[in-house]
Amino acid sequence: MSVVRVNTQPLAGQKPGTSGLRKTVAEFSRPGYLENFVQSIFNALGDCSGKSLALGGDGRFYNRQAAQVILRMAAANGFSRVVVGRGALLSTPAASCIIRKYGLDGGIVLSASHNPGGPEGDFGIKFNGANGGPAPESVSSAIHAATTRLDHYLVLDTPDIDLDRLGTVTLGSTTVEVIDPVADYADLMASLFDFPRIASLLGHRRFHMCFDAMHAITGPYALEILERRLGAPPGTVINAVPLEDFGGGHPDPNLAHAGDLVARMNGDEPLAFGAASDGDGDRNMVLGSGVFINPCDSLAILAANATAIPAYSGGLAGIARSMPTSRAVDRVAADLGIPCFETPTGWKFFGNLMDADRITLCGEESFGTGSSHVREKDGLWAVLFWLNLIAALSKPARTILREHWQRYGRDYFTRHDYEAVDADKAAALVEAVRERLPELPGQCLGGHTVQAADDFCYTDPVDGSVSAGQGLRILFTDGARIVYRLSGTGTAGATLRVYYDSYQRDPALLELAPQRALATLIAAGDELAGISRLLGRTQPDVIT
Ligand code: VG1
Ligand code: CO
Repeated sequence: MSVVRVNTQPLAGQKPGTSGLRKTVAEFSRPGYLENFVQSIFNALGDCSGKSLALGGDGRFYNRQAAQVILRMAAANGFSRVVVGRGALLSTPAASCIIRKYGLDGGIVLSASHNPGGPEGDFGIKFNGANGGPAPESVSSAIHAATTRLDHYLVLDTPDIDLDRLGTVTLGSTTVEVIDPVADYADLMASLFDFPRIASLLGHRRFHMCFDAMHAITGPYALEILERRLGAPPGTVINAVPLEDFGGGHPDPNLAHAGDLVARMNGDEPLAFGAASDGDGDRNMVLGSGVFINPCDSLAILAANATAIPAYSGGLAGIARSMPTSRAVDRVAADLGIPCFETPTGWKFFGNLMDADRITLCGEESFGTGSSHVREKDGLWAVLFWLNLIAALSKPARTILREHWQRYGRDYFTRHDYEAVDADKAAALVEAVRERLPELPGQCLGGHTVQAADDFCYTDPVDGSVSAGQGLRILFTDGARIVYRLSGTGTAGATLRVYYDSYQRDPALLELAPQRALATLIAAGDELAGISRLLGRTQPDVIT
């Protein structure tokens, strides 16, 4: 078993985006592509000898092969310990949990999250630090810089190890521990929530729920927690077996993609509660009977009722949301008298705030909600939070939602995605709006008067780091808002995301369909950016 030094040269485009490096499987499986990026992570870390790592992924195509390569490279680079989920599986929140619980120096998560999988799909790799959270921009930049000057990588000349058997294997001088990917995470959930109370809710003959794992990583986690530990009837978790191609579906929990769940909710025996998660288990969608709970509202509701949950009974230190997320949670924070932070898109921006105890809960409009129990967004955690809330308040989800709107008013929200558009055209569209920002205040667009317009720039209140160019914001005098930004997770062309939200207090106008409530704003957003004209698209590909 010897360390082999393989000469290589920099490969273009190995720049992490919103959440790690995401490319097509075809690109990732090019000779040296994965190896170059992994070596660049290790180089950015400096001397790896004696360091420890967590390793696992969402089980998509190429997960297993990549895990074996990474183990051989970790061993060659001197890591003393790698903790791997059995089958090379770990959900993103479970990886975060394991890094923190075992006191590891970091972790590598193999996932392209909500992007489709399979040989024709996408693959991805994310690096998380010792706090269990996604690498901050400074670390991602160091990794990218390392990719541009790489001339060799190190790999141990040794066969694959059996990752399906629990136990310890030695690889050179590295100890590889294959652990149950679910147990530690399930124990953490049991420590946060009132499991006996949730179990009695799930055992109630009139409460029926469904959790759609979408053939992605949360299947085994949801089976263990919902069906085994909490006693939900068998069959509560659907699409529970993780598949390398997610069954050909798009593992993104929203009304457009979680078709099986939506069908059950609207079936002959309507359910009281439905939920789904994404490829790597960090997103969540929650549905009450007859209602979709927008993630922005969900965050606000969890914050407003957090003290009903054992883990948060002492109150919240503060709250944060990503900039495009609606301001529903800001109203709750103001009411509770706690700080509310507005961060750029991407979970990496919440880490410092949580490490410094400035926030307890945080979330994004993109079906991401989480707390300081780990440093990633956490799909099943959000589902358990909702179940605990329904049990503690003895109210159905839809009543909790409606009462929230009545108390705080409603922030109508929608996101329109234009996918796989020509990258140059998308960049030109955004640039043209950016140039017009200074002249917009005072102008009237579709009946809404612009109050302010800017390109969002974030200064991290903990370490002072500055992240510029995080999305164009158009704020209106009536409280409405339009945000334009380009996705940093796609692999084909560009994806333009346009976010619309407006605030409504009139009790008679709280139950409109969001597309209707936001219609004038949507027309104004299209007109201002010239979306139909410049992109040739009359309709978004996905509306959430
Ligand atoms: C998207 C979402 C963002 C989220 C990111 C990673 O990024 O908008 O809110 O943090 O995905 O989520 P972008 O740059 O495409 O808008 V996950 O569950 O895909 O790791
Ligand atoms: Co995800």
